[in-house]
Amino acid sequence: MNRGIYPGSFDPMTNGHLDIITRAAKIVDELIVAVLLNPKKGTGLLSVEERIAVMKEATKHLENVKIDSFSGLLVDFAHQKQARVIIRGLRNGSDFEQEMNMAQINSSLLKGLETVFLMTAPEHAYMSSTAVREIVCFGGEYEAFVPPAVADKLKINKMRGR
Ligand code: COD
Repeated sequence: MNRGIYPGSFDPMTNGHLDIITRAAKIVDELIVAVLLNPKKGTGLLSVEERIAVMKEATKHLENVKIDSFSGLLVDFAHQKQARVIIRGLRNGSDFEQEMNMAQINSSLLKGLETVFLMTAPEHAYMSSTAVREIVCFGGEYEAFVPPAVADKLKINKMRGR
């Protein structure tokens, strides 16, 4: 089986992420979307459990997509899952520089591991989780940038004062 991993922080998942997931699911047999558990980063906008729940909801129509989490090195998770392909999205030149470095480190740590880059769709090119977090923080309208499951969760958290 050709299994791929799309790793990230996904805090929160945006429509840009969902577009990459949808397209990547067509080129691998099984896609594991893996949320990094990073205790150093604190809770974030959504907790890891909340991220996983909304991502499961947003991808439930994609039969070969699984949502999982990992900690430690990505290459160890890839080895454990017997995945040979890492999927990453590219928006611009600065993404490219960072991503090339990460891909080279990962392939030197795990022989045979390939990173496949998907270009962002033009309509999502300017979107990032960082931008969504700022819009949420300052009370702006973020609904057009995230899947409905994410928007619903953010609204619930706001009502609860989070
Ligand atoms: N359109 C297209 N792609 C997008 C968009 C968009 N609008 N927004 C984001 N993306 C892409 C990003 O370019 C990235 O490829 C992916 O979606 C996920 O993005 P983020 O921001 O949620 O996740 P990152 O980049 O913070 O994830 C970093 C990892 C968690 C993958 C990385 O830190 C990691 O592997 N950590 C584990 C430790 C490790 O193994 N380190 C060694 C590697 S150097």
